[in-house]
Order: sequence, then C-alpha cells, then structure tokens
Amino acid sequence: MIRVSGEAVPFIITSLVGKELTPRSAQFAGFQNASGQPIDQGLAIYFPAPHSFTGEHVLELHAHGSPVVLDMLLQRLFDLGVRAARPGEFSERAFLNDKIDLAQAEAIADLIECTTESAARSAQRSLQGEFSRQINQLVESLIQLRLYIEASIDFVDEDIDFLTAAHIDAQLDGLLRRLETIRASARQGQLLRDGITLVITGRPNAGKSSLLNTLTGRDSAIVTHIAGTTRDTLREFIQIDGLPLHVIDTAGLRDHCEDVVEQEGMRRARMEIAQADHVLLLIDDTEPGDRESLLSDIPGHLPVTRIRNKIDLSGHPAGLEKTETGTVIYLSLKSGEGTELLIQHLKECVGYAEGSEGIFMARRRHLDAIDQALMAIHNAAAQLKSGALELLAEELRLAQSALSEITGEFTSDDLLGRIFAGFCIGK
Ligand SMILES: Nc1nc2c(ncn2[C@@H]2O[C@H](COP(=O)(O)OP(=O)(O)O)[C@@H](O)[C@H]2O)c(=O)[nH]1
Ligand SMILES: [Mg+2]
Repeated sequence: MIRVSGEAVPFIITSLVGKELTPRSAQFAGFQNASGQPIDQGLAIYFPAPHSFTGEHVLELHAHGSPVVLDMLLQRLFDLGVRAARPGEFSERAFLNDKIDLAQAEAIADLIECTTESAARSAQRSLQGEFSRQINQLVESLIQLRLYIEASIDFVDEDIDFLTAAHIDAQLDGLLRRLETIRASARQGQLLRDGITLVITGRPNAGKSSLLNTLTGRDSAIVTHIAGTTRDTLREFIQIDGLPLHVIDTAGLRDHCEDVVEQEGMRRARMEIAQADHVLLLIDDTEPGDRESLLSDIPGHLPVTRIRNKIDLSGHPAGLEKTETGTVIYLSLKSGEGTELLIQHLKECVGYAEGSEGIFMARRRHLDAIDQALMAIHNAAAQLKSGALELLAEELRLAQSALSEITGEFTSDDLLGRIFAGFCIGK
C-alpha cells in the first residue's frame, strides 16, 4: 500500500488514476504511467482534507505486492512531484495538524514496536488518548487553581471571597495524589515498553551461564565445568508474565588471569554491569570463604540480588533472605529448586504488577515530566506555608508546563525531531 499526503493529491489522482474518486470509498482503478499505459491496477481511496489521518488530502493506493511494480508506481509518483516520506512524517503531520497529540503519536510507534501483548494493549490505550485525557484533566485543574491564586494576588484589597489557605492546601494535596496515581500507571507502562536490563556476574563456574539458560528456557550459553568458558557477553530477550527482560551473561570475574581473551571478556563484563538496571551476583554456595568480595565491582547505587547456587551440593535449604545489603536467594540451577523464588523476586523488585488494566504506554520522558510536575507541586505546598503566593503561582505554572510537554502543547522543535526520527518510514 502506498500512501500519499499533501496538497497535490487531487492533481496526483487526475494524472495517475485519470478519474474522480468518491471521498472515503475504496474504488477499483488503473494506475497509469505518463503515456496513459497501465502500470498496475488496484484499489484507490481518497481522503480529502481535513478528514484524513494527517489532516491533509491523502491518497491510498493498494497495488500488487511485487517489488518491481511497487518501484514503477513509486517512480511515477516521484515524476509527479511526490517525495519519499521521512520516518514518522505522517504521524508528525497528524500531530502538527492537531489530529493527535504527542503522547498519541508516540503510542503509534510503541504499538508497532511492542514486544508483548500487555505492551500492545497499553499502547492502544495511550493511542486512544486515555493517558492524554488524564494529563489534560490535571492541567485543567492546575489552571483553575492558578487563576484563583493570581486573582487573589491582583485584587488583594478588594472584598472578594478568595480561597482560604486550607482550601488551596487541600487542592494541592488532591493534585499530588492524582499525579501519583498517574505516575504509577505510567511507570508500569514504561516497564512494559522498555523492560529492564539484568546483568549476571560472579566468579568463574558459579553458574552464571546456567542461570541464563534457566531464564531463557533453552541452551543459550555454553555450560561446562571449565572456568572461563564464557568470554563474550551474551544477550537474550525474554519476558516473564509480560515483563520484558534483557538478560546479559558475562565472563566470570577473577583476580588473576593470564588469558588475554578472558581479560577482554572481564572488561566487557564490567562495562555491562555499569549499564545494568539490576545485577544478579552468582555465588557458588559450596565454596568456602567470602565469595561476595565481588560486590566491590558493582556500583553502589545498583540493586544487587545475591544468588547462592548449587544448594543440591551444599545442602542449604532453598529460600530467600532479606539482609541489610540486599536480598539473598538460595537455589540450585541444576535441580531447579528455588528458581521460582528468583522469578517472583525479580517481578517484585522492579515493582511489576501483572495484568495491564488501566496501564498506558509511557516513555522515560513522560515519567521525567511527571516527576518535575510532582516536585513543583511539592514546592508550591511549601510556598503556601510561608505565605508566598507569587512563588506558589510560579510553581504551579512550572507544573503545568512540565505536564503540557507530555501532550506536546509546549515542545521544542528539537525534541519533536528526535521523537519522530525514532518512527519507521510510512508511519
Ligand atoms: N551441582 C550443581 N552444579 C551446577 C549448578 N549450577 C551450575 N552447575 C555446574 O557448574 C559448572 C559451571 O556452570 P556455568 O553455568 O558454566 O558457570 P559460569 O562459569 O558461571 O557461567 C557447570 O559444570 C554446571 O553444570 C547447580 O545448581 N548444582
Ligand atoms: Mg559462563
């Protein structure tokens, strides 16, 4: 299917199809070259502006699928003055013509790229405007409150019944609670979209590759009793009950190693750890002594789960312990005992709730905007306490503009360019 959008569409129809098309109805037509000879025949649909996806005149041509025919048809269109669309250009025009807002446009790209069913449902919800609607309602409430506060600043001497401080406080509180609910849904949506990156590390032979294989359910990595088997980093994409996980198996870390290949593997392993969302530190439970010294290789802010493996040999019962330095799970990757604890734990620590009811697709930038708005409203509450109404009004304005960035009401061209460049061509 070829889709053409823009002012010249009526001219294209006359030249290519050679007859008038009834708006919004699929019509069988021949597609002609410059001398009136048929290139192909198929369905043509004309959507006159503004009742089209982009808001401009749009023509859709459904032709036969051969790449040669497609090429001839495109060449004919180019000869008529058409040019190829940039990635996301149709959605961008729809956004610029107020057909959809920015969050909806992003949902189109997310719907196309989603990797799980839950993600598809959430993207669909965002595309229908559920996320934008909630954001817009909040913006509306912010504007109302701002109006009141700014009026009470301007008419401070007049005898008008303004909101009392207690009223404003209650309203700010209500805004905070609504925003936090939206944030929770958006965070789930962002998890569904991007997932998290898990990096498996530990001493050689602790069972790292066995863990990767357990998680993927197949022989992704080579497992042997030989220390230093894994040298390359191995990446697998899996999902646990709809939660996307990027799992990375790495070369084992040890202090003394002569092998240059293994040294390079260790360098790469440390690089992956630095970029992880969560680290799984594998420890062989049969090994005596302090096997957790590797913790120093892991940046302090990263959540680490220590997995004490091979309990089939050590005799330790399967289980999960919460300690001051994080969670410890005892399991055996050989017998499978305790592995379900790990799966449950992973879902819990990323805060993943099963089911996609009420979740909408969201991106990092949406969460950042919500966080900025939350902070501004917190600040506004503080300004209220100190009686600084002007500063309070300013914080509300900041909250409003942060939220408006989500739907694209105030957005820089730069950001728009970056967002639409991430789309595929034709969308
Ligand atoms: N008995 C026992 N052996 C295990 C267990 N997990 C892994 N192994 C063995 O330990 C060796 C090293 O495993 P591997 O996954 O390659 O470790 P890596 O070097 O950390 O990737 C292999 O021989 C595995 O079969 C376990 O839970 N119990
Ligand atoms: Mg390995």
